[in-house]
Amino acid sequence: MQVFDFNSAIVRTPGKSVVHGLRANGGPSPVYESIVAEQEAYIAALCAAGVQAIVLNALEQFPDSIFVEDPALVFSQAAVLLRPGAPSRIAEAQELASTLTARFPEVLQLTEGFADGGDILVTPDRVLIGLSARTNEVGAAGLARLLESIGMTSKVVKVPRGTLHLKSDCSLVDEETILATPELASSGLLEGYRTLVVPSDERHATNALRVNDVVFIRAGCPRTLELLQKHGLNVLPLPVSEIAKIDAGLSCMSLRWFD
Ligand code: CIR
Repeated sequence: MQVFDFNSAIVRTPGKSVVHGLRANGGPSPVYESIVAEQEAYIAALCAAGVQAIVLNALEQFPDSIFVEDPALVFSQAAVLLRPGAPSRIAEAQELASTLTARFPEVLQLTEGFADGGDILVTPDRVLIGLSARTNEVGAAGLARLLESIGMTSKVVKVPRGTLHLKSDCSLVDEETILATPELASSGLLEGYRTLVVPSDERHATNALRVNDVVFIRAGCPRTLELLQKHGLNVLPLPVSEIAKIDAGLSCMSLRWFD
């Protein structure tokens, strides 16, 4: 079993309020219908890759709740309810509680500090937990203890300043290879992994998503596509330009596990 072997996923329908989703640097609002279309393409790609998607209802009171990756973390043996670091998102975790309790043998709960799922990169031998504006030291340490209790090793790393989440700048594309921005690749933080470095003008392509034998990448990044194909990977470009307006990418739209 590899860490990107999945047969199940949770996604959430966007509410109309998604157009008010958080964005760090301002900019135009996304168009609701276009976000719906991007999510439909994403769910179709998950299904084509062999994953059954559980689609949860929209939550209008939480504009960013389509990004289910941030309030929880899931593995085959257990799920963890996190504490997202944005005040408008912290209560999203409770909204997932009953769904996770119904599907996982054990549901753990982070009770202190803050941690966003976007800051957590699961690799074969350890879980990297990024410290960012959303994940603090207390949250990271609490999460590391919870992971230890289910037999997982973790390592806390510092996300470069100005980066929303660890996974905004990197993603695991095979058992030992991480696709990363030039800054992250040269930071020393990914020591022990092979890195594939995206060209600076395609840095937004780093939030890729490996699902079974396919790697989803952001459409419109031809050099990253070529880089991954040359590495022998089967790559599927997907449109994410609308969700990108609210700082989101491919990993954040689902929680994935092998049931
Ligand atoms: C936020 O700022 O929380 C959302 N607008 C975007 C979350 C993206 N999440 C992720 O990459 N894991």
